[in-house]
Amino acid sequence: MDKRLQGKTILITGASSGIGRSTAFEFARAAPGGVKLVLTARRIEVLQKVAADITAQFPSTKVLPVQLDVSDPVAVRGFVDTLPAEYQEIDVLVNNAGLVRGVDKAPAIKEDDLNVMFATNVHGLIHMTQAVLPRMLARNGGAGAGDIVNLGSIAGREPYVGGSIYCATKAAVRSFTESLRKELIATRVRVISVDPGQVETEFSVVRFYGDKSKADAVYAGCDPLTPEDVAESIVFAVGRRENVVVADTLLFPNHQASATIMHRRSA
Ligand code: NDP
Ligand code: 8X3
Repeated sequence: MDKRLQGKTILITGASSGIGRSTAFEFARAAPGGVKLVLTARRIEVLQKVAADITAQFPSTKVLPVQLDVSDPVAVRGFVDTLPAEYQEIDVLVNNAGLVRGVDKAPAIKEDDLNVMFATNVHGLIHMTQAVLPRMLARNGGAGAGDIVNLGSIAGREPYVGGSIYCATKAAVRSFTESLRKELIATRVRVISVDPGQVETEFSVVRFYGDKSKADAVYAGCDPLTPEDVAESIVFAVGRRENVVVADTLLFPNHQASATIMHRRSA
């Protein structure tokens, strides 16, 4: 695994928190000093702290924190060209940035929540892919090389009450990902889908607009996945032999069997 990851430049969106942050650490751990990490998110101070923490633990790993709002198509379009030359050849794109807002049902869904979720989870992921893909396709005399890892969700496979918009965004991610894999079949670019169930991160705090007690209630009596669990799966998939594509992964914590079937310990 260490050898397969050596020399790779890895761009992770949404690396300031949760799964993205853990994935950055996991790549650094899997190939100490062997990878270059480009970490992006909106909160640059948080990102800088993540980068400093990785460098403290893995001093020979190069880490570049860069502010990027994936929902801004203009910023995304020119993004790769703004990077220092040594970071421009992205080998692995982890399309992780994403969010959920609210649990409203139609006709009470807030227009802003609808727009932000689609702009981030769907448009952002597609714009990032289009920004990075041309250089991946140009490698190996046009045969291409590189990995695109898209974070879907159980929510994209099984829509649930109070999640119509978030679920629709993740279903769109699933559909885009599958089309992309088929469209790239004649190339050596791998398209990898990772769909987690319940993971305890800032996700639910964001869903409830910062209300931590409501977020905590989501995980009451449960033993959710950690962001490290998901990060390990992402790095495992990228670390396979070049001819192996871990196309589709569904990850549940042990108490979860579907988007809504969860066993909770009684208090
Ligand atoms: P977190 O809230 O902990 O992390 C989300 C990350 O996305 C943050 O780093 C945030 O950074 C970033 N982000 C949000 N909006 C934007 C934007 N417009 N531009 C750039 N970055 C942005 O949640 P998770 O780690 O749980 O979520 C990561 C991914 O995993 C998401 O796609 C989510 O849908 C998916 N997922 C999560 C599950 C869960 O139960 N937690 C389950 C299944 C999938 P910043 O605010 O600094 O911009
Ligand atoms: C996050 C999982 O079920 O909370 O994607 O929507 S869920």
